[in-house]
This record gives sequence, structure tokens and C-alpha cells, in this order.
Amino acid sequence: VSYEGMVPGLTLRARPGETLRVRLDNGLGGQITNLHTHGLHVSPSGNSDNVFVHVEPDESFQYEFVIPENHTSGLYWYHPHHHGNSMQQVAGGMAGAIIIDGELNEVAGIAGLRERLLFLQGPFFGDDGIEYLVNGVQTPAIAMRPGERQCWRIANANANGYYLLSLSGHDFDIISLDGNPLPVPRREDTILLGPGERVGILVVASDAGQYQLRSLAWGDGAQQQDEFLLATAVVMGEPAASSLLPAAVLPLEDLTGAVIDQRRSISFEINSTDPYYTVNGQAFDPDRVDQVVQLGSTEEWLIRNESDEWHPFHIHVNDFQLMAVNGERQPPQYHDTVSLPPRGEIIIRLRFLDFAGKFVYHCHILAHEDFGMMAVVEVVDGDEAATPVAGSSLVEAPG
Ligand SMILES: [Cu+2]
Repeated sequence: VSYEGMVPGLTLRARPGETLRVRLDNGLGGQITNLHTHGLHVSPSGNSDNVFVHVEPDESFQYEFVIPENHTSGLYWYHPHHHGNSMQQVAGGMAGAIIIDGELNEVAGIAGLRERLLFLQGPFFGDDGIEYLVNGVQTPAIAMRPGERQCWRIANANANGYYLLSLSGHDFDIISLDGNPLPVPRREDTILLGPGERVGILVVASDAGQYQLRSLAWGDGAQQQDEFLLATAVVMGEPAASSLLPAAVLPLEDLTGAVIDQRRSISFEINSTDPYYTVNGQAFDPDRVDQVVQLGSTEEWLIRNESDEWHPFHIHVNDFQLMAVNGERQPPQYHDTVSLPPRGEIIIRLRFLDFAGKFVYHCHILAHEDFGMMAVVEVVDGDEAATPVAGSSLVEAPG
């Protein structure tokens, strides 16, 4: 299965304020499908990012995504989101990148850098055994000049697997997470990228030579993964003029001191009997609303992982600030997907802005999502002013 016969599908590029129109023709030969714009802050209703749409076999559906003027710039992606066969379709190759150009392209120290998209898919089972693809090919070469700083955008478009990224002899300077710029670059030597997540990084090429971009061995039990090669950075040619790492990327709205209108506790569970994958004890039901939220409100969610596996938590439409992981405060950063460690917990804060309607939050391991680890939130445009809830914050405001 694929979009237009291509793996990955065409990269869609747009700017804030533009409208993206996509006609989806279902030629899958018997399966229902639909289209989700992962990470875009667009309406979840009608013919926008509405995962409750069913596009039946041999039918077409005209999507229209109105991208707000103030949309963040970065890497997003599209993929099918029909409950029950998301995994089969995404694992088969149905996924593509969406790049929103804008502010990030203008930041001093980033503007003008050579840009690369690394769209990661796999595993596929080909003639050579298991294949992990980067932009549709196995182990491509990435050309760099000695000392050259490049800007890479990397997406994990796998249905189920993680990447623990490492480039031999090099560090990564992370500048964005899930299309959300970080205030300042963060240096790491490895990056754990769960299904659905994206990361924007700056990399400075070392001396001439070849350097392997790998996914290192990761995980335990059912999630244990071996190391594998993704690509090779080939550094050669005239050394590049040295460039400075930007001291700052772009500011974000820090919700640390925000007034919290509502607090919720969410748990992800794996059970030994049916239903096997649940959120707050229940398997997904598209006709049930699990959380009702006031439009414009700011909420704090405590999300617990009651299982021994990792689960990448994802919510549609509104990105969230990751406040704490296992009780440890996090520097200001926004995500649309973040991994829940086994038996661990995260605290997020999010604002339900601009769009009323129903959408979902779920585990982005599609083998879990398709078997029930998903729930529905409905944002309602109520008349009454939301009343801030009493009680102490789960996250203490500083000082
Ligand atoms: Cu999961």
C-alpha cells in the first residue's frame, strides 16, 4: 500500500495562513482509510483533520486544512488513522512529510543552512530481509563538507518501532521537537525517537571520512530492538567556513505559571484479558466521549503508564508543554507526541485553542492503538467562564 505508488508519499509544503487541499482516492481494494495531519493545529471537524471520517473502498474524499497564520514552522506528517487498520496501512508505507515553512527558516544561524529531511520508515520485509528506509531507500549517503553545519529534520514514521539515533563521532544540537522550536539548542549524543515523533537538529560535519547514522540497540522484552544502520554521512570536499551555533532558536509560551482550569488523570494499561489495550480502563469507542474540555481552557494532565512497555502518548490538534517526567521537571518544550516510560508518568499542560470539536489522544504504537489504546476528547464552546479548579498543582510553580 502507498500514496500515489510512492514510499514515502509526496512531501507537502505550505506556509502559515495557507490552505492545504488534498483529495484522497481510496484505491486500497477493500480497506477503509482516511487521512490525519499529525501535529498540525487545524480543525478536527468536517473535512479537516477529522479521524472519524471513513473513506470507503473506491470512494474519494476532499480534505481541506486551513493552517492558522500563527502556526509553528517545522516538520509534520500525514498518515491514515482509521481505527483497526492504521497499523497495516502505515506499516505498509502510507506516510508522508508535511513541512510548514516560516519563522524557523529565518532564525540567524539556521537560515541558509543546508536542509535535509530524513523520513524514517520500516521495518519492511524485502528481498534482502528486513529493510529500514530513509526517504524510501536503504542506507543512503548524506553528503557533507568538513566543518559544514547542516539542518536535519527527522521523522519516525514507523508503525511501532523506536529509533535510538546516533551518528558516530558527532553530537546533535536539537532545535525543535515535533515541529515546536526549542528556546535554545540542546546538545545530545543520542536521541530516542518514538513512533510519530520528529526532531530538528543541527549537525556539524567532522573531518573527511564516513560516519554511520545508526539506531542503537534499545528496549526490553517485547520491545527489544537490535542495532541497525540507517545512513552514512560522507564528509568530503572543500572545508566549509565555520559557523556559529545559534544561541537562541525561538521563544515559546511557558505554561509554568499559567492558571489551570482543569486537571485530569489519564492512564495507559495493558491487560491480560480482553480488552488488552486500554486508556483509563476502557478500549476506544468512537461513540463515547472520554473527556469534555472547554474551548480556550488551560489544563494539566497527569498521564501514567501502568504497563511494562513504552507508550508514545499523542494528542491531536493541540500540542502540549511537557512539564515533568517521572517527577523530574523538564526545561520548556512542546511536543505532540512524547514517550511514557514503563511504569512511569508524565505531566503535561495544554491549551485547547481555536477549535471546538472531537478528536483523539492515544498511544502511537499503532499495534496498541488499533487494539484500543485510544480515547476521545471533545472541546466545547461553552458560554460560562471556566472556573479554575481548587487544589494544589501537580507541578509546583517556581519560587
Ligand atoms: Cu502503546
